[in-house]
Amino acid sequence: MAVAFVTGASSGIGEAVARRYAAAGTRVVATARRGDRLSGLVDEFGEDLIFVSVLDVRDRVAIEQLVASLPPAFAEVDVLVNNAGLALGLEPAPEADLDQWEQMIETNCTGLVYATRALLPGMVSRGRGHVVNLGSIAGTYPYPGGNVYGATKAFVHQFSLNLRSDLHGTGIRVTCIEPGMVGGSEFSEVRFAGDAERAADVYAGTQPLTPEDIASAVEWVTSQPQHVNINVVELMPVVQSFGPLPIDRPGQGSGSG
Ligand code: NDP
Ligand code: 8X3
Repeated sequence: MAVAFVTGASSGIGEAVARRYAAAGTRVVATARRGDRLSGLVDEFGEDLIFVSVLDVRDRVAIEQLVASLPPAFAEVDVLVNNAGLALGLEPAPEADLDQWEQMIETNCTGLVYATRALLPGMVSRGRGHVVNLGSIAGTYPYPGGNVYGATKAFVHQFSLNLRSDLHGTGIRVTCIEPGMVGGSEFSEVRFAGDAERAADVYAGTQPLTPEDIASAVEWVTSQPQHVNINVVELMPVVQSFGPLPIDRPGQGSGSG
């Protein structure tokens, strides 16, 4: 039976991924900072399928200790889903909060690197494994206020491709999943510091992607035949597309073209 290790499994995409794997009979190591939010997975699927661990991905020692002490049934991780991540704020760079920038870098980049580095040696020694990283369209397409969040996701994209280079010949697969707007998660509430009304406005009148859509993509890439590596999956809701490039015309206001 396969084992998946999911970071940020307490809500949104990570929870949907954990539920989808468990429903298919895959054992899941479900991690996040909020342990109370993880216990529902055990209630639903049982301790044979779900192993819960409170984990802050920014804590390098904690990740290393967890990986070294997983119960035997969960110890041979086949799939690492590096999902834990967040956007904080939407202020333009000169006004942005440096603490928020640091937290995004430490979570989205450093934490992802810690989890990857802790689990890769086992995968390589077993000759099988798959690292699935949650990037974002924000790593490819800039937007005002995306500054450090988008940059962290560009890191995730390039780290994924570079991992493929390093893992050449090992049989280990790597995929970067890059969604556009996903509703039904806590992403915007976190970004806007708990302002539920502002968060709801992001999705008002639209049909965004859902966490289940992304879980479906994760399951799809990891269920391909062993000789197939899906490098990158970029997906958006139909209601979302590309913006024009703004041209500043001093004295005339801003326009596009
Ligand atoms: P949520 O806020 O619902 O989920 C984020 C998860 O990350 C939570 O489970 C949270 O758990 C966890 N997390 C945050 N910080 C840490 C930390 N330091 N250590 C461990 N876990 C942490 O948002 P989404 O489900 O939408 O986001 C999941 C991923 O998908 C993120 O990487 C996000 O950037 C990415 N993404 C989201 C999109 C969207 O539009 N929603 C689009 C593209 C990508 P806890 O607080 O319990 O620790
Ligand atoms: C989340 C998508 O467009 O809000 O990664 O940055 S976006």
